[in-house]
Amino acid sequence: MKHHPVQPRAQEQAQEQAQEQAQEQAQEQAQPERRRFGTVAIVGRPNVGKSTLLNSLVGQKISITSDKAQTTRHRLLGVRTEGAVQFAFVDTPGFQLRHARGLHRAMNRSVRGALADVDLVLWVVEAGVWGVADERVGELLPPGRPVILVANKLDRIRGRERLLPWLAERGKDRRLAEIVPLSARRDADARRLLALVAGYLPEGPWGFDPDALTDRSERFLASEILREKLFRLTGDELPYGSTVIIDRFEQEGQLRRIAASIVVERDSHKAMVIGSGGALIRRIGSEARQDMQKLYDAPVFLELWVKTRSGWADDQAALRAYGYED
Ligand SMILES: Nc1nc2c(ncn2[C@@H]2O[C@H](COP(=O)(O)OP(=O)(O)OP(=O)(O)O)[C@@H](O)[C@H]2O)c(=O)[nH]1
Ligand SMILES: [Mg+2]
Repeated sequence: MKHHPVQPRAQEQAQEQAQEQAQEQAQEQAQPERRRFGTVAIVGRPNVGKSTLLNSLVGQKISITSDKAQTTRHRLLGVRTEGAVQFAFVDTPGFQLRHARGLHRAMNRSVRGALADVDLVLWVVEAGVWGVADERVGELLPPGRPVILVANKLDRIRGRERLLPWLAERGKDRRLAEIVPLSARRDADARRLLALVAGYLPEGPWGFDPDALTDRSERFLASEILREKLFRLTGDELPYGSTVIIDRFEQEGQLRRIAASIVVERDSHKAMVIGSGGALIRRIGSEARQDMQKLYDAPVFLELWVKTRSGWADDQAALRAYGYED
């Protein structure tokens, strides 16, 4: 038996404590960093760059963007896993001031729903701009939840010192944890914001597979990509009372075989979408197919139709059928 010299009690305790500490330290070094997971809602008035920011933060284009207000009509989840941290970003439709149409109401409900139960809110505004529409978004912020004000489109500001009075004014807002001026289009800016956001996420198990990108189906993303091309290529004449329906989505091996309809409100819009000699619809189809192939990393065969269905934007039954009711 090994002989232990008798030690005074205090000394014994101190030694035990030191041993325990050393063990803990060794264990921490051997263990991977503790996992973090959290949900981050991206909100703001229409057209401030919420979807552009989501895509930059996720590192892949999953949310459609355009220079027209009200491009995003559905809540969309974008997941990014970086080291020990998993981020679940939620893109939302731009919050509408007017409630006149059923579609607006459904979109606003979607924003409110996304704000329940989040760990952090990214409130996107345009740097140097503040209006009643931004104020209204501010009224939706959930109390007690941290909010980062993202002042986007910084590249548009000539002479950064011009932004200082605006920043000083925003700085008075007690609801804000931080203010981050940036350009959502710049990868370096998105990475900086990502690191900042990580600090707000609680420790805990991840909510998704490490390679998850979104909770939406390929079928849904196909209709969104088509809607983006429709928005971007039809100019200002086409009102938002038009939508895309995926009639068929089949997979044969790697090939995705997709049939889709563009539904417009009037015959005059139908002619516009088809374009002279079918030039526009062909371009919509071709650009959409390229984006789909990139996103699925697979070949796509796409068939496109244009149909008229007047008054759908006010029709509750039709809204449900087309999936605007969450
Ligand atoms: N100059 C500049 N333009 C940007 C920036 N970020 C976004 N945009 C542009 O702003 C427009 C709107 O961007 P979106 O991301 O679609 O805006 P959104 O807030 O999602 O819009 P809704 O979904 O309609 O509410 C697009 O034309 C973008 O290319 C930026 O950092 N700088
Ligand atoms: Mg959007």
